[in-house]
Amino acid sequence: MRKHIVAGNWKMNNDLPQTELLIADLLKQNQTSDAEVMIAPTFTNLWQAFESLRQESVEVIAQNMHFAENGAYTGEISASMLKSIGIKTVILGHSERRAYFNETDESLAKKVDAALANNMRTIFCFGEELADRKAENHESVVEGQIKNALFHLEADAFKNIVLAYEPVWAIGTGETASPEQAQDMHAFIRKTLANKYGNDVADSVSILYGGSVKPGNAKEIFGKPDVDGGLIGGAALKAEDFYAIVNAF
Ligand code: G2H
Repeated sequence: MRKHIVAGNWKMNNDLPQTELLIADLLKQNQTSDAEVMIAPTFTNLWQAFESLRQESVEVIAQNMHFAENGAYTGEISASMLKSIGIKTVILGHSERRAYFNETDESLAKKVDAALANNMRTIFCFGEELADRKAENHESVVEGQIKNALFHLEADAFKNIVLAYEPVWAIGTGETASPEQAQDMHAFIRKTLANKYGNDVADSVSILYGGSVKPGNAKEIFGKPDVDGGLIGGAALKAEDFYAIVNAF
């Protein structure tokens, strides 16, 4: 059985008092599903969030990190720094990082390597743009993103990789891929993995869907056989909405 995962990507939202308030609200919610629950606050609030949730079943994860261990990279944060405050999982390759911070498949491959070298789990994000989908290139774009950043890895590394398919045209736009579009792409991703690493690896990797997941559409999307959870942006900023999604399994 693959793990069900629901991860809240808070992006650049919530200062420290807001983070404390939202965590207090999250702790009032009831979980009725078997999903692993994660939240990714901004760097400045990671430690406080980690401390507040230390005894709870919500994992605090990072939104990004640099590939180097340390050095002259002003403004950056390394895997070992994250690890030193207890963070064990990092989101890499989010489309906003690719679009606004020039992240490429090549730099992401190095970040994935750095996370793995530090024994951290990666939620690796990728997805096509609207023009790719209109031109019916979405599968080849996604295949390229996965191959370029991940296919240098040994099969064993996939124990620490979660994939997150996020069609760029569905992020923060209110547009959602239909459950069928999500399923088709997730099945294609699994087939791409199976072709390279075999069915055992392909069947064991959790593939999350991200892009305007809400309480109203989560059940249908999560009901698809190759959708193992979600990476949630806007709807993760309200505790009730987030847990309605967590409990949609
Ligand atoms: C996609 C998603 C979270 P939203 O970026 O990663 O955001 O749910 O707001 O579309």
